[in-house]
Amino acid sequence: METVILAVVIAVVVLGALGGLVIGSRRKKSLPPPPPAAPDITAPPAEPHVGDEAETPRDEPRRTIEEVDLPDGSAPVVVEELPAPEIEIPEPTAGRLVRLRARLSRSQNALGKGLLTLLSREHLDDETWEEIEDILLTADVGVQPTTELVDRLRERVKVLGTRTPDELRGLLREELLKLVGTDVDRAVKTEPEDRKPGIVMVVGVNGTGKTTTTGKLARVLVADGRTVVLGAADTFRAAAADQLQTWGERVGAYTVRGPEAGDPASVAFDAVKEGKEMGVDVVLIDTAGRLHTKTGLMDELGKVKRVVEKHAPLDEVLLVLDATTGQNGLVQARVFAEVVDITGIVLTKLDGTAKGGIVIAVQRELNVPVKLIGLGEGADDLAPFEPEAFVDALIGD
Ligand SMILES: Nc1nc2c(ncn2[C@@H]2O[C@H](COP(=O)(O)OP(=O)(O)O)[C@@H](O)[C@H]2O)c(=O)[nH]1
Ligand SMILES: [Mg+2]
Repeated sequence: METVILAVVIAVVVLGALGGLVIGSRRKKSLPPPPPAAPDITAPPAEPHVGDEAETPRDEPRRTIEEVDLPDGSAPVVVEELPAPEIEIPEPTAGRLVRLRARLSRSQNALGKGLLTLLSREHLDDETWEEIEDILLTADVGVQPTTELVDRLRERVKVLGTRTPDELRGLLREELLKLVGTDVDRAVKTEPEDRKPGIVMVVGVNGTGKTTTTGKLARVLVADGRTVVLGAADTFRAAAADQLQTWGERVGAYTVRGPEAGDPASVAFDAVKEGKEMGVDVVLIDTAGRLHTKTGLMDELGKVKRVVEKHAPLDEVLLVLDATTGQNGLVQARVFAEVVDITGIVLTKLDGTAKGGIVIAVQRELNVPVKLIGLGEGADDLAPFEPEAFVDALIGD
């Protein structure tokens, strides 16, 4: 019996020692480089003896990643020794929609390709026009814009007579662009002429992507050389402020936050105050996802706005809408517009929907331009909305 226990103890000690050394050598790379013939870093070290320390303490200073040259790719990369991430340099904003246009492929397949296929039919009878209408309605273009577009297309196709695919594409492009609107100013106003900082408030229902958008927008501004303070006026959950702060830290933007369940208006007020004192260019205020059915919460949003405006008028109030929610999003938009003056729309999650037509519908609904679109969860997946690039993405090459 005793011998069995002894054997087990020895086995455990030996295994422990092996394990410790192997892990130690992986982690610290303190073993001399293995000979080229046998590049196996798990080669057993000298046999330990009973009574030896299972873990030999290793106290040589850890080398930084620069000092470690990886031998012919056989050693694992030492992630834990990487220096803490420095402030990131976000991608420039120009041309983002072009870079991300493939993300609109669902809308492209459902809307652009569908329309072109139908329009190419030899006989455009009433049934075909109805199918065209259905496609537009299914893509959330909205009833009124759909009727307008179909009327225009019918008229122009008649004039055209025979149609080449190129002609059809050109025609559809023109008419879609007319609906989307090319002569509106879609710049996000962050720099008033007479004072600093510019103040931007981000509103919308929970889960639409407000915090993410605020974080992404901070990156856009930093990429453009601006300095930013963030205000975490979503005080309902501490996690919300953490989430925003994390976005801020990645680009070196300071986040003003208040006590959990504290007054959102006072956090927003303090954020602008802090932004003024720090002399930054822009203050971005993230708010809680007030459900539009809760009148009290909506009133509170009005209060945030009023309190912030004791400093200066808001330069921009961005309403964030989840493009996948369709009609529901339009209802939300209407209610928010009653409480605050929306100056721009951010449509998020356009990467996950075939309903790209919502861009047209929501602009009609609010008479406010879509200024930014979200095309993914990545940090730089927020693009300035450019009608041409958008329509081109919808109808494909
Ligand atoms: N696919 C995709 N996901 C997004 C986009 N924008 C936000 N999200 C995701 O939507 C979820 C909710 O976002 P969050 O910013 O926390 O919403 P909030 O409650 O309005 O602040 C998160 O998982 C985001 O990553 C987008 O443009 N595309
Ligand atoms: Mg949030």
